[in-house]
Amino acid sequence: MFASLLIFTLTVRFSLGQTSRLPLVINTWPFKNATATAWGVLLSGGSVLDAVEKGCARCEMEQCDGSVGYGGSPDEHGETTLDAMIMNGDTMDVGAVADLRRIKNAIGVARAVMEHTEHTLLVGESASVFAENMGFIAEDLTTNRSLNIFSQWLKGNCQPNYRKNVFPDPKKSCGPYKPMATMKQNTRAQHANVHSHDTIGMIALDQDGHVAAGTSTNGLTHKVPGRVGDSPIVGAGAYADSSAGAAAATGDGDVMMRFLPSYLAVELMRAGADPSAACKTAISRIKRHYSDFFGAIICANTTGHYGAACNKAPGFSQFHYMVSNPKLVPPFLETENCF
Ligand code: SD4
Repeated sequence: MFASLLIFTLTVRFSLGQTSRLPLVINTWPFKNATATAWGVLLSGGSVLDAVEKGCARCEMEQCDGSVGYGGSPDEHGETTLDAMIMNGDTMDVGAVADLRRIKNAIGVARAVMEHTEHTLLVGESASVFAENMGFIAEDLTTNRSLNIFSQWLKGNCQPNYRKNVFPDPKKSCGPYKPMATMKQNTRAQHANVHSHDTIGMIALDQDGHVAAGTSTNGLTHKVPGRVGDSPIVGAGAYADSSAGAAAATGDGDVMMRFLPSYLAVELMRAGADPSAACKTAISRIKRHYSDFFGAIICANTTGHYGAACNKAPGFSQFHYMVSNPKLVPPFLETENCF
């Protein structure tokens, strides 16, 4: 009698604990309209994929932080190009686009890649043609703001600059550049920073255990044309597995993608790590090689527990992210101290 009462009590407490944390929407940076949009989708019966897609699309339309979506992060030619990904944690299906030109709704195109092709990632001009064929509207992604950023950069001798081991000296002059015969071992300049954070990474979980994750970004300002960041790379920008959890990253994608931090964090949660610990280990792994890299990651496990971690770097000591769950409606701003 006592034993069955105990089991009953534990069951009720466990399920109450669980339901009070689910559903969950969590995303990088204080992009609260995106969180609210995704939350609204879940509450109105939409799927976790719909939530992630619509939440990130909201950021694309609002140019969150002046930088997700069109009109931000012009490359060396002044063009804005977009990277995005969406992942279904039930089926492990992924759709992604990289270096997407002329289409504003990058995560929508990523979802179309997932749903209308057998592929995972489409890139560049061909991805844009695919998008147009799927009914997306092609338009110029340039705005006065991006034109202005670009012209200031040209006026300032193309500084800052991502090139190295070329001549003329990319730290002083614009291109065109030619490779230098001798390589200098230079330390990586800190280009990506808290003032140029560009990525929404979002995770959504519902009460039935479905998990999805997605990203959308216009990458890094003054990037070399053709550059693709971590955001559309599975396991780097985001990862979702409904049997373990999900993670999404933001920051210096050129460095971060070398470590697949989102994949690592999800695998750590699968092995029993709590989300904060999983996030911290994923950041530590990168820190070991690039001590002052700029980056952060959010993690959530299948019970709706979540956490984040960020690397303390010059000008970056706190990372802000948004959460909505049944206790935190409307979206709640979380702050993580970097380590
Ligand atoms: C990229 N990870 O393209 C993105 C940019 C970003 O905070 O997240 N900045 O590298």
